[in-house]
Amino acid sequence: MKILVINGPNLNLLGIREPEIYGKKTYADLVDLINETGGELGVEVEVFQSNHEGDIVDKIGEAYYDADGIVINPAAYTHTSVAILDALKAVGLPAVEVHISDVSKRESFRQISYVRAACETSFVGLGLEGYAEAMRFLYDLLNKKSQTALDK
Ligand code: CA2
Repeated sequence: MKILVINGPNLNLLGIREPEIYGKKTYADLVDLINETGGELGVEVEVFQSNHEGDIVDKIGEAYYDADGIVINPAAYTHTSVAILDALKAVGLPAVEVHISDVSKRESFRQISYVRAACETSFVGLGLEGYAEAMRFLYDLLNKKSQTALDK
């Protein structure tokens, strides 16, 4: 089983500013947490970060051939990108949305999530731990799906 974790713009800068919103941990800490969680679950993990919408769309398209599920924090593109929504819908892989901060309690423009319509569920406001929760959720879901396919 392979889980692709996608991070959108500026998440590579985690830890350098706004610790009251995003915490003090860095992007490297986040990558470590994701890889550790993958190890605990016994799954292959790829972590991808880009500041460019088209690169994220391309990565989702490649995942069709290469991954079983997607964990995605599209960052600011959450609130703007129909292209990322369409890419997730096009590949049809199970996807889970993550936000480090509680976007529901922030500015009104952060209340809109285009990608949510293509995601199984969202983990919001749990800090970096939300990624681990999302990976566990996806792992359980993928196992259930393969069991259902075997039962047929
Ligand atoms: O809470 C989240 O995970 C967000 O997806 C983070 C995005 C924001 O645009 C979304 O509304 C919610 C921002 C990502 C990184 O922003 C930084 C800001 C300051 C310092 C470092 C990173």
